[in-house]
Amino acid sequence: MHPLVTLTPEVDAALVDGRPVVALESTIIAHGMPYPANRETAQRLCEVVREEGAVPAIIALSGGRIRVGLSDTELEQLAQSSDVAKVSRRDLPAVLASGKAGATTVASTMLCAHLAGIRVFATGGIGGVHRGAAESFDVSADLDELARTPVAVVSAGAKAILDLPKTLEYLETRSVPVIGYQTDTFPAFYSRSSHLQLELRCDSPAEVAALLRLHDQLGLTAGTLIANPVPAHAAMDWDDIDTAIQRALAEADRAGITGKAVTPFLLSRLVALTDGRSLATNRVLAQNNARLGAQIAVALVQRAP
Ligand code: PSU
Ligand code: MN
Repeated sequence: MHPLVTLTPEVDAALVDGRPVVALESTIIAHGMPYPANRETAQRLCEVVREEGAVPAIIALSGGRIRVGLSDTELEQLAQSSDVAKVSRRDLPAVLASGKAGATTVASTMLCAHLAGIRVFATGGIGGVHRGAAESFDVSADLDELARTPVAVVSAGAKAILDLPKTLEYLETRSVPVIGYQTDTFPAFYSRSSHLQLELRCDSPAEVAALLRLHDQLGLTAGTLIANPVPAHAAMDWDDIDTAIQRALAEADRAGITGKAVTPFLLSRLVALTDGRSLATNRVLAQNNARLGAQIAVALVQRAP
């Protein structure tokens, strides 16, 4: 194992035995949801992964180590503390050096999962090209990570706080396959479709696993984005969420929020502006992604037909 990685015994045993493991990120816990919904959600994601026969591995930093798998006490600390750094790829050395607690984004979770030998990662939504990026140059490091780290990421598409067409263009430029799971269009996180067409569609975990195997056989080094729409019963009305997004973006602009603070600011304002409805949707879609991630991880370890 990589010298900076500490595994829980459960994750260690699963990796040694070649059993399915699903990585989960921690920025969604520390900076994406309020307490205690964040801890409850993380616990539920772990349960869902286990129900499908895989082992969950929440990734975070503490004590100068990359932790792959967290104890209940460690999860509780991460969920409660207001002093957890948001760690993307470039922040890893500094936060490890400080010995402080760090929550990993999609980008750094992918990298750490790869270091640990985990092929599948489930999250809520990825970062992307922000609206107004032509002026602000705000493009999430998640997209570059998808371009260079061979981990499959299951997400409910991307939030409409982003510029979804530009996000898809960027993924095409960087040769990242985007698979619509049981859909022909890119999902828009809170709603099932953005009406942006995708070229790739899979209808079962086995189909996704077959594509991932070929990706590896070809020596392709990019990640893969699996876009899994929010379940219909939990989807939000587009106009409701769009109004809240417009307001949150205007507030961020007025408050002069920039850099890594932008996404956490927008996420917390959306929860408040929708009276918590966006949080309820977020929890359902994250569970739905954890389930699919586990099913794909299980299909990957089954012998290819
Ligand atoms: N989008 C969401 N929920 C999230 C995030 C993004 O819908 O929790 C988090 C993820 O951890 C993602 C990060 O990797 O925000 C992206 O931050 P930035 O835009 O600063 O790259
Ligand atoms: Mn950014």
